[in-house]
Amino acid sequence: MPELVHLPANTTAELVVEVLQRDGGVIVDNILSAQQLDTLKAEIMPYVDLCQDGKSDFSGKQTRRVGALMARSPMCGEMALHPLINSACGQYLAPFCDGYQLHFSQVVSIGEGEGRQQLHKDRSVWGGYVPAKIETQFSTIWAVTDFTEENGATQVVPGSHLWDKERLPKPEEITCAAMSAGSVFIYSGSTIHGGGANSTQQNRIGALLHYTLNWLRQEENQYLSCPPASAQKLSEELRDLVGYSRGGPVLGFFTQPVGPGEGLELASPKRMFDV
Ligand SMILES: O=C(O)CCC(=O)C(=O)O
Ligand SMILES: [Fe+2]
Repeated sequence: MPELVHLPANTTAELVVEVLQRDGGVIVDNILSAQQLDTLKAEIMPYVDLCQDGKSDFSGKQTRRVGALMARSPMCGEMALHPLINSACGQYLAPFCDGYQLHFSQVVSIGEGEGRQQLHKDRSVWGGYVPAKIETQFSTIWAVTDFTEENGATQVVPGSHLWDKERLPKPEEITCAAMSAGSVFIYSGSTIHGGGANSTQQNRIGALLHYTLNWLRQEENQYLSCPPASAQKLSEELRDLVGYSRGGPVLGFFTQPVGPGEGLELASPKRMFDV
């Protein structure tokens, strides 16, 4: 079985990118402190506890999914802005864009008895229209609990980000992102992966924060999951990441829907928060 490379928390973004480009996935161990992990759990678990299980095989019928993490959890905001992650993300996606944005935020709690999720590439959300030579995503899964093969650690096919579209993995080409709570698995939008099966009695909980090119549509509609009243409370840096900023010179401009001669025309979303 192929293995994923584990790097220490004091690694460099350059090394993260080097391994990611080669293997399509890499783990950074113990990137969160015990205190940060406690804060994260305190912020997200009330939502997980009261959330319903998924309704489809792909979502997982013993799996709970909670989104809108930028509006709901300051710790998730801190994780989304983590300097190592952002430096690596910026370098990884730089050949394809002049900026990146948050694409998806979701806690995934895989419960007892859940089966393996169908293997997939996350870039399929754009329906296969983005040419393979364009890398669409830099994705992270933060381990809130330990991730083990038994409790549903993400299944991963190292190297599959470089495969032809048609190639399917053989069982011996699939490994899993086993890691301790507080570690993060980083992977590409082109890497074949999927949630694992949970044969234990404990939930496997991960926080998924994905980033995409600033010119592609975000999977989670950030302007609805984190509307202006919520974004107002975030730092300017986090608001920019969520999408309240221009992508290049024009993408994402807005006009205030007010009377003739009133309000802003062709404004950067940053202007929303000027007053
Ligand atoms: O939770 C996981 O381990 C991965 C889930 C996943 O890949 C997905 O839902 O797209
Ligand atoms: Fe996925």
